[in-house]
Amino acid sequence: MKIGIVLYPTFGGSGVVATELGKALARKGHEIHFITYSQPVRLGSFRENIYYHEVAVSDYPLFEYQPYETELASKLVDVVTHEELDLLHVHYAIPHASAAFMAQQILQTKGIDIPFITTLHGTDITLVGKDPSFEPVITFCLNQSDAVTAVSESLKKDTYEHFDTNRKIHVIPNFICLEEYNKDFNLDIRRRYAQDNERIICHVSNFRKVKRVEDVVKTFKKINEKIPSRLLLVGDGPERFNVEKLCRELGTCDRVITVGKVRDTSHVVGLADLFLLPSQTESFGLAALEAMAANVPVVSSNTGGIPEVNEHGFSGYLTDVGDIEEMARYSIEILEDDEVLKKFKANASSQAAKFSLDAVLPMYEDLYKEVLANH
Ligand code: GMT
Repeated sequence: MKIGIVLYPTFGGSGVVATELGKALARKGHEIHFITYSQPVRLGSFRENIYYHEVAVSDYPLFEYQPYETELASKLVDVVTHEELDLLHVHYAIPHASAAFMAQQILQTKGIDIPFITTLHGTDITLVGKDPSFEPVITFCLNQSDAVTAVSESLKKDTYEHFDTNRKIHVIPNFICLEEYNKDFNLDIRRRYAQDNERIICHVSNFRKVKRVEDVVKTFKKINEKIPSRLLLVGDGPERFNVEKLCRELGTCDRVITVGKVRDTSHVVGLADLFLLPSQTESFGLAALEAMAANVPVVSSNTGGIPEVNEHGFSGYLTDVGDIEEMARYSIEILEDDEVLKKFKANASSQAAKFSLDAVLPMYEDLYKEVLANH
């Protein structure tokens, strides 16, 4: 199949999933055309069957806000027409689904009929989507998409709750390329961050408010009072300043390592003994899955789709949002005994295997075939 994938090219989970999906489809012989405004971070070097079409964003001074959606729709019309694509798969509803709908309508006037599939990732529905100013467009696009997928049962439920739609939503969970994990764990590198008698706690996110990174720091302080530990913070975003300020206030700076943005987190997360994900809401929690794939157990909040990923008492533990005492207690339970930690690490790895690329990729391929057959 010739598939156009529309995505956000940044470090966010939706962009990572869309890029990895395209790369996997290309390896299976499909022709993949990524369409977005800059090169997707996980795309890397030249690969067979993969093409990248950059949407040029104008800087015409008349526009205080550049009309990205219009430029994307125009690009889609161009790529679909000249590359003769079979279908479009857009990741994240805003504004990708509405741009795809507009392109579909324009193409119909030229005698080209192309279906589009919308994958909902989370904040497009739970945060941004709930903003009433977006609601009519998202509802319309959900209803007009040839198929809609959501990354968890929880997100599917949220979509039905917040939008006026009863259309079918296919749940296709996020996935992980297991081979990319644990291939180069290096004790020498670990020793640069922690001594052998110390545990490493890790958190990876975009440091937005919804991630509650301050809870990570507070939980870490409690863990470190019992078990000598280091905290590896990976990522960057609006809350970084407050997080660093909190570290100074709590006197934990000398034990906290702030790495910043990392292109390929699999290398750094694998150094850890425990991953913390205390998010306010999370449709899936790809970061938790990536940690588990690197044999790292997860202590997380029990919100949104996280319980579908992190199994309480098996791959880690779940707590109520903001319950720092409980998060610290469970973390200490996992970390204080070598044998317990070993068991949780093994469980985390087998939990991640349930979301392997091999298990999930056929679900997308089957959906593509179904959509093309019914279109
Ligand atoms: O975490 C974010 O806020 C970024 C967002 C994105 O667009 O990448 O993440 C969402 O999609 C990911 C991939 O499906 C999910 O793993 C995240 O849980 C989801 N984030 C939220 O729901 C807050």
